[in-house]
Amino acid sequence: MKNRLFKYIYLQKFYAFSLMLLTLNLLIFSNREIPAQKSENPPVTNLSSRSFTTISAIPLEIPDGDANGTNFLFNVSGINGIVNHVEISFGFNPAHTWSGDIKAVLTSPNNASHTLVDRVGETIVGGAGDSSDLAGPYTFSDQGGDLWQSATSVGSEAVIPAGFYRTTSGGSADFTNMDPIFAGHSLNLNNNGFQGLEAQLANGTWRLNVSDNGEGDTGTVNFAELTITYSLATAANVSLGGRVMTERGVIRNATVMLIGGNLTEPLYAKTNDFGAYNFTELAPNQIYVVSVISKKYRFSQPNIVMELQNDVSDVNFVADE
Ligand SMILES: [Ca+2]
Ligand SMILES: [Ca+2]
Repeated sequence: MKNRLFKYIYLQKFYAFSLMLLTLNLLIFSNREIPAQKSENPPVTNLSSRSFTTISAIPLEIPDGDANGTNFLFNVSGINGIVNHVEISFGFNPAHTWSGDIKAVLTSPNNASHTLVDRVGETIVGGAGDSSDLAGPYTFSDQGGDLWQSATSVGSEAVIPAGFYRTTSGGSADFTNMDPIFAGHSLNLNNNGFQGLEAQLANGTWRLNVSDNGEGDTGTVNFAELTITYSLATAANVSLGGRVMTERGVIRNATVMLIGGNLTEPLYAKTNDFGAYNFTELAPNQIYVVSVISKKYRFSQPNIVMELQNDVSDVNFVADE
């Protein structure tokens, strides 16, 4: 009976303690953004983006009626994950006075290419295309508007509004899809796109070729920027550990609980014969709460809140004597 009562009290204490931790957790995380998606299985994928402005000299007038066009280069570095999504922006100032002249193609360091736009409004070969103007900047991405529709809805002396647009290929207003190329986890590098580009292939020289394919109207590119979004599949690689001890010695077999970061449930560890515990494979740059749970010992500081940036091995708990 006594034992049962003890268990009951202990459980009550445990629940109260859990509730306190939950409250602490909620207090800490109430101001943080909830990720839109959560992976069912570890490692949790974190997305990062890097933007690169062109290293080519701008402003630069695009040669009139020259299909070779002009290359705007980007020195891409620091991509340490798998390419997930690519966005490319460029603009004209002075504006190009005939959008139907312009073709733009993006090429990655391993020569995968994607046409962004190819002569808006030109539905038959040799046609003049749309007479509206281009200023921008225009960002080509899978989330965006209809460039052909925008071109035909503004007048021949008017500028197509800046913003996000879908990509199209020559002769048609039909959208081409970058997402089936970019999304997913394939490491197949033979597809004609950027999907699953390995870091060493994403890092290097990308080029945006802009060509003017009809004589008479001209424009000057004054802005070009490439944004690469990539997943940090190997980000969960930081460890957190320490010891549980008294003033005089170590505490074996104590339970240490870890919550926070991108953990979906608490992690538990037991201290070893040296009083040491360790959690591995944690996502860095996140806030964690480490707690010691012991029936026998009392701790004046049983919870430690910290932002974990690198491996840490001295998160220690010292019991009151
Ligand atoms: Ca015009
Ligand atoms: Ca022209």
